[in-house]
Parts: sequence; structure tokens; C-alpha cells
Amino acid sequence: MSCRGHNRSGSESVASRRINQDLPVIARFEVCHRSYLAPDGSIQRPLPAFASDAKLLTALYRAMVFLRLFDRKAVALQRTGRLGTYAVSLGQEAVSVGIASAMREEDVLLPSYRDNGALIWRGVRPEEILLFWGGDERGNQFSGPAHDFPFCVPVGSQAPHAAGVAYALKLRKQARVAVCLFGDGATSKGDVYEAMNFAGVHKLPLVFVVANNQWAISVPLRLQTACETLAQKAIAAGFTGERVDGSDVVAMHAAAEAAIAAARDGKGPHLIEAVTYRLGDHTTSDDASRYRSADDVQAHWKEEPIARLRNYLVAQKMWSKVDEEQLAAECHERVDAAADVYLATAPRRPETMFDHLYADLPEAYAAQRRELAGEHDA
Ligand SMILES: Cc1ncc(C[n+]2csc(CCOP(=O)(O)OP(=O)(O)O)c2C)c(N)n1
Ligand SMILES: [Mg+2]
Repeated sequence: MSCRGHNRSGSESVASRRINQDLPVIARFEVCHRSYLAPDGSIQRPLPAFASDAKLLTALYRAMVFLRLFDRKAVALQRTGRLGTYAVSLGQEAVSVGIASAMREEDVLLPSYRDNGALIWRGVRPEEILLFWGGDERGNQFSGPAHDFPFCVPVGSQAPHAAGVAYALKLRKQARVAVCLFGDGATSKGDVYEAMNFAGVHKLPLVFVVANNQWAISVPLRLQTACETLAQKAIAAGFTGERVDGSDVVAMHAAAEAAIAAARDGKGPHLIEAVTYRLGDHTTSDDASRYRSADDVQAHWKEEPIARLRNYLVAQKMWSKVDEEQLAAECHERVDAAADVYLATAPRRPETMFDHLYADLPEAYAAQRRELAGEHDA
């Protein structure tokens, strides 16, 4: 079956136009597209074997439902002045959950600021996430694997870090994989290109995941790139990129499983472009109605990952109304408990902001620290 990528407009792209019909073609490239569940939860093509594993599938479902509810609570806390800026995963829960669920504990996660779902799957406690977004660095001293990286707020700078991590894993001959998540906007950053190039040259055990949610704050994808796909950017770096339906958690898990296994096996890096849609505002500091229409957003609600998987699970008799009610009650309880722990945590003293940047604090900062601590210089 051919899996050649299609031009978004259906016409010949600038990139694929032949320079001269008389010249021989010396290289051809393809981009595959992976999807299993249709937006209504019906089966589009034969499912991977794990899709009959009710335990795994319901775990993926539970994680996505929890994430959505947790996000809602975090926004409520921010709106009432009890949390800092926060980025929800609304509509793209399948990306971080699908990816993290295919990782081993010893693998290394390098997440962006929107990847709460991956952190929680890997054992980070929800109250730790609230602490971080509440401005308390102790949130980064989390219960997930200590070798995982914290949220990366600068766009794309986790990609070179990931290349460094993967290089170290390779040098040490460890059968571990670095997994780096970022957005469509990040793919325009030099950091990302450089990391991909380095990963390709050194055949690193590194899986790049682009959560292509169509927007980089107010910048739409069509202004981000002239490429037909973001997956094809991997080709220029010498490895495979594939497009995945990022609202289909079965496809996300399957793609991640295959890419991580190949990287662990010494076959080098891989890029997964997860095509999804950001149904919410960019963050709590944004108002997306200023730059996109309600109709556009509404149309994408038909594709969202949670109802899609629920429809499949119900059709397979893996999930019932009672399960749904129980899950909702459990999630509410867990979210409320996390918020209670967070709100009951006494804030740190302001001078502690200087405590984790330097082994030896430069005098200029030391003086500021003393001032904040109320220790006046003589
Ligand atoms: C280096 C850097 N430049 C600019 C910003 C401001 N900024 C924060 S998020 C963002 C857009 C990122 O879009 P994308 O990579 O698509 O990720 P998404 O937010 O959609 O998940 C920008 C420009 C930043 N955080 N870091
Ligand atoms: Mg984006």
C-alpha cells in the first residue's frame, strides 16, 4: 500500500515540482499516515494486537479522562488567583498519554509545558504539577522517574537537551530511549533542527514527538511551514518521520511503541507528527476567540480523543455506564485531594528563588538574597 503524503491543498507542492523533466530523479521519499479508530470510534483498519487488551485500553481511557478533569481544576484555580499561568491539553490528551504509555521507566522523558498527561502517567503526582505552576520549584522534585526532565517552558529548547541525553545513553551502551515532546511551533526553531540533525548523524536512541495542534498561540500551521507535513522534516535529518492521528490514542500508543522499540534496538531516531487540535486557549493567559472562529473549534470537537475511545470501548463491551460513573467519582476525588494538598502547602520564602541556580551564588545575587531574607548588609 502506498503511503505517500498528500498536499494539503491537493495540488502539486513547490517542494515536489520537478526542476527539469530531463533530469533523473535520484531520491524519493514517503511519509506514512497511521490511524486506527475513526472519529466515531469505529475501526478504520486492522487494529494492533494490544487493542484487545482491555486493561491497557481502559488505563489509557482513565488517564485521558483524569487529565481533562485535572486541567479543568487547574484553570479554576488560576481563575481564582490560586495558580499561575497554565496550559491545558484539551483535545490532545491522546498525545502525551499515548506516548508515555509506550515508554519504560528507564527511558527519559523531555516534555514541553503541555505534557501533564505524560508526567502523570509516569508517576508525577498531580499536586506536584500544581506546585510547579503555582511558582514553587519543589514541584519539579517530583515523584516520577528522577531522570526525567521537568516541563520545558522555552519553546523547543528541550530538543538539544534530548539529543544530549540520547548521546549519553548511546555512549554508555544503555538500552534506554529519550523521548522528546514539543509543538508544531517548535519545529520552526533552530534548536529542533539542530537536535534532529545531530540525532540523525549519530543514530541516537531518540524519539521526537510533535504535537501538531494546528496553532502556536495565534499563529496557524499554514504560517508556520510551507511543508505538506511536519513529519517530512525528519527526512532532511536522515531518519523516518510518520504522521499519526493524534486524537486516536491507539495510533499514538502503537506509533510510540514501534519507534521506541526501534530506537532501543539501535535503529536510530524517529519522528512522530501527532496531528491533533488545541480545543482550548493556548494557556490561561490567552483568549483564542480573538484569532479563530467558534465554528472551526466546534468542527474539531467531533474528532476529540476521549469520546472516540469511549465509543470503541463501549462497542467492544470493555466499558459500561457504571464504569463511567465510577471513574468520574474517582477522578473528582483525586483531583480535589491534589488541590487540597497543593493549597495546604505553605509557600516558600521568596529568597529561596536563588537556591537552585548556582552551586556558589555570585555576590550580586547573594546580596539580593540577604535583602529578601531581611538580613541587611552592615
Ligand atoms: C524560546 C521561546 N520563544 C517564545 C516563547 C513564547 N511562546 C510560548 S508558547 C509559544 C507557542 C508554541 O507553539 P507550539 O510549539 O505549537 O506549542 P503549543 O503551545 O501549541 O503546544 C510561544 C511562541 C517561549 N516560551 N519560548
Ligand atoms: Mg501548537
